[in-house]
Amino acid sequence: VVLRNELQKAIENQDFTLYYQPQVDGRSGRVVGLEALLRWEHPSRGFISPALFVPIAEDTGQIIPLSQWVLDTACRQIKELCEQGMTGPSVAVNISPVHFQRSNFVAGISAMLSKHGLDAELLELEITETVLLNNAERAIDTLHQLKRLGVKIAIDDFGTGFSSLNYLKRLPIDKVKIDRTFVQEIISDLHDAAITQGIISMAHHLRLKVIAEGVETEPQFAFLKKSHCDEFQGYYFAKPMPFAELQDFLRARM
Ligand code: G
Ligand code: G
Ligand code: MN
Ligand code: NA
Repeated sequence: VVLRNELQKAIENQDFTLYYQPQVDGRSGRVVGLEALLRWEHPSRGFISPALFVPIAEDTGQIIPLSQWVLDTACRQIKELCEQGMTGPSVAVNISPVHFQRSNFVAGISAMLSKHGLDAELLELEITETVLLNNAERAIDTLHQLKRLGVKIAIDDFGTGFSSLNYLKRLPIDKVKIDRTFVQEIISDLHDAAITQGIISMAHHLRLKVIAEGVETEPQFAFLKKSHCDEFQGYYFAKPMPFAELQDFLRARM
């Protein structure tokens, strides 16, 4: 309850900020994407992880204004990068299933793109398999509507959910993100290595791109690259950083 009230205050005061973590293409080495990661800087408690406050915001409905703020900020800042000549990277935004399942979700995304004059393909939505849980048919219909808008869809935390692989062939998605729990042990655990290679191979047969998250070491990167993973994200390349720092980072690389 305490956190809920403080969350309300934080939404009103906009005590949030977006960090961005680069996503790197394995072949060209270029930054092709940026994952937007929400940070709450609490006046006395310091940074509070979204893993802590997003579930509360989902229960109270506060996730809706919060998500609007995230989408608005991410679209504005990626547009700013474009205007500064740093064209190329798209922005990936984490979408709560609670938000995704709202009836006006697609209209909201469309309005946000118009508001900022942003090309739809520069926006990627990261959803998890849990969006399929309540009403899979409806979720698939929503995904088709988003596809028609032109935004990209990635399945986050892939391999950790409960949904049937049967859905995968029916989902109009672009990319799967291999969960970092698999990446963590790919060098030391033969099972994780096998699962990871299986995901990559299956995704490629379905014409999906694969990004590995949580890549922390050179051996992990080398193994994933050898396994034909397309894109990489993790501390080995860059940590999530504030927008100003991101601009410096991109300038230095372009
Ligand atoms: O960046 P970090 O590791 O602290 O993120 C922790 C969790 O919070 C991750 O599961 C991430 O997907 C989630 N998260 C980060 N930013 C957002 C956001 O803007 N919206 C939602 N719904 N979840 C987010
Ligand atoms: O659930 P989601 O994939 O959105 O969560 C992304 C989270 O992973 C972010 O909170 C981010 O801070 C964290 N993260 C990003 N790169 C790494 C990494 O290399 N190692 C670890 N342990 N966490 C990472
Ligand atoms: Mn994510
Ligand atoms: Na993830």
